[in-house]
Amino acid sequence: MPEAPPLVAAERAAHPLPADLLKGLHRTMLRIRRFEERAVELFLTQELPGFLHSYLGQEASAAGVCAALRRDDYITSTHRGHGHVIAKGLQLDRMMAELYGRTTGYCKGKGGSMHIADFSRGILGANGIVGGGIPIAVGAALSAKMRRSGQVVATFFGDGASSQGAFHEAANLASCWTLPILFVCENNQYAVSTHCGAQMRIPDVALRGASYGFPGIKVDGNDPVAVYLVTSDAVERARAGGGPTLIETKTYKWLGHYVGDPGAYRPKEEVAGWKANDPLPRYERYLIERGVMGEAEIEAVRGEVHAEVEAAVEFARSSPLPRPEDALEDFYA
Ligand SMILES: Cc1ncc(C[n+]2csc(CCOP(=O)(O)OP(=O)(O)O)c2C)c(N)n1
Ligand SMILES: [Mg+2]
Repeated sequence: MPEAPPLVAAERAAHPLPADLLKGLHRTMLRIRRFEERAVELFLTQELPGFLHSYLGQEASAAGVCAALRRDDYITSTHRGHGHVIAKGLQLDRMMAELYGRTTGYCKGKGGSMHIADFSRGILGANGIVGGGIPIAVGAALSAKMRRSGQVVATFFGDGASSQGAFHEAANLASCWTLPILFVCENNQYAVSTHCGAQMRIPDVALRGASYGFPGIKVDGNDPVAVYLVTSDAVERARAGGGPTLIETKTYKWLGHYVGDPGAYRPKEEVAGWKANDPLPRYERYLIERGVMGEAEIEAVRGEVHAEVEAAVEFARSSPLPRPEDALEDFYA
């Protein structure tokens, strides 16, 4: 087995990251946070249709991974995918319109929260089938390799999905073909109400990389810089023909499985402990301590993001619903 990469903390001290990148991570996390908070409010007041799986609490994971990707790199996402696609560059107004089922949404309102795709940004789709995006990502990685395009693929999935057959078959094939792919397991501790300790007998999903002969790295998924550094290494390896990496980001879904989940299966102290480890204020302290941003600048970004989300809601509200006959278009046959 290849050795684990150097300690993230040491690497961070040795190579300070550019301020633009650090500020970009912050803005991305804030955009995800505010988008999700607003979507939850709108859902609970029954303005938003459908079903919501909130990404609140996991922002640093998507932000760190996607900051290490090129625009033309691919991702596949999950039922909990708003954060992934925002971090990969989607606009909040067309995202919100998609959640509202409006024609101005990324998928003309036909996909909704769980099926957002935009090929122009390398987003091959969120997926309601647990583990469903993983084999699709392997196919995209094979395509990138055959075309010698230099693209890499990051496939996001959960701790629960890591026990799906689809993950294991895809990981093995990607390894045998030395494909440019990152398996990004966001371990938010639960698959619906099942704690990860009850559905696997190993402490870390990262260990599963060893079964397929590629590195498996666990990282603090609430630290965007750590996630970014680990991902950058994996991207570099993949682009250089070194094959797959499994990255496990350890994090937590604040609201349980879906918005409205009473979450009786989670000890209150556990939820409180993770909320105290909120990735946003923690990262803001990091930025302030290092003199990257001051309180006033952070407050200004908050204001901008707040306004961006409100404008997105207004855009969605004022956009038309599809016509009944639109249901007969966009079929693949
Ligand atoms: C193939 C399949 N099996 C079961 C489900 C029902 N289901 C939806 S989400 C989920 C749990 C997924 O857990 P995890 O992969 O950890 O993702 P998380 O929800 O924690 O982000 C299940 C079982 C499904 N959508 N697809
Ligand atoms: Mg999970």
